[in-house]
Amino acid sequence: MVGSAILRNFKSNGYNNIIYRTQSELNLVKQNEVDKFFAEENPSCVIIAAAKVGGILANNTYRAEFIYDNLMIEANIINAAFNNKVEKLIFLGSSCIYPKLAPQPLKEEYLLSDYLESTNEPYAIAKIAGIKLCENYYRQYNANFISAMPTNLYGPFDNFNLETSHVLPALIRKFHEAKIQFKNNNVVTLWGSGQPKREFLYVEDLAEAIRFLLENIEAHDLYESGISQLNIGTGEDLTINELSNLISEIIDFKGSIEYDKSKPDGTPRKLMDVSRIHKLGWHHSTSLKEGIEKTYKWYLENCN
Ligand code: GFB
Repeated sequence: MVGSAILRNFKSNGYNNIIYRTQSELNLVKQNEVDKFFAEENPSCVIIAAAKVGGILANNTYRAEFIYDNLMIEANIINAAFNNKVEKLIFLGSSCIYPKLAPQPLKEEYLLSDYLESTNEPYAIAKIAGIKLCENYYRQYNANFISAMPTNLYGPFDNFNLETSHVLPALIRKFHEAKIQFKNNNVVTLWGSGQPKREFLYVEDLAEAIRFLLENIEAHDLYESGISQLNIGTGEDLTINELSNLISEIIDFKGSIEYDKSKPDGTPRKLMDVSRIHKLGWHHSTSLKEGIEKTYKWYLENCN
């Protein structure tokens, strides 16, 4: 989802020298494959959008793969980028790097100030290691490597598998299927209590932010201002219950909702403080309603 949105954005903004590989073409977990790729292609800039990702249940179930695959992917790429004299690198993480009970909104400075939320601790530890790889290749070798932390993302090419997806695509699918198959005469079951709050960013806005960072922000700007990573989000959040009301309205689902409290809630809230990236000059442009409408249209055209 993220890689394809970045590709569309860069192509439509005049970049015509983009090198990319799908997962089946290049296994980023294998150091020898990554080293070979860098030696052959010799890229000047690198964006690490690849990662093993998933929703709360996938994070909690595939804990070993979430830490191992993500550590290997980022360590292989960042080290190969350094060895091949890459001029600029952007590493993408997630808002789950911040402590479970950090004050809200989450300022960049709160990194490593307290313990993490347990369902996504393996993923968060791997992403924090990636941030620290970038920062310390800068501190030791002056490498122009930076990290950006998007909030929860959604949009075209999202994962709509109910076992492994994030909440927003899961709700689109659940409400849509309930409306079509059961003619709205159905109960949709959501996970947890419905009370946790989440912030959502449309993936095409993230792609615009990445291009903004590539063109305007250097490692020096980030690390010398006393932070290790830059937040990317909307600065607005809502409860899962409010999200489900919004999605059911857009889909025109008229049945009822119940909550399966045996499923985890995860972090109570993770609202990004986006004042730094706003000051630098980037702001999101897609409202949550508009983004969900576009994603639902994409789902109808591609997943039905
Ligand atoms: O999006 P989500 O899976 O992950 O869940 P996180 C967000 C909230 O939605 C949780 C609730 O409180 C879920 O219990 N929820 C309700 C549902 N119904 C559903 C449903 O049908 N499916 C899903 N998936 N959730 C992930 C992290 O955390 O966020 C990752 O695990 C990453 O590491 C990612 O950081 C952005 O927001 O809790």
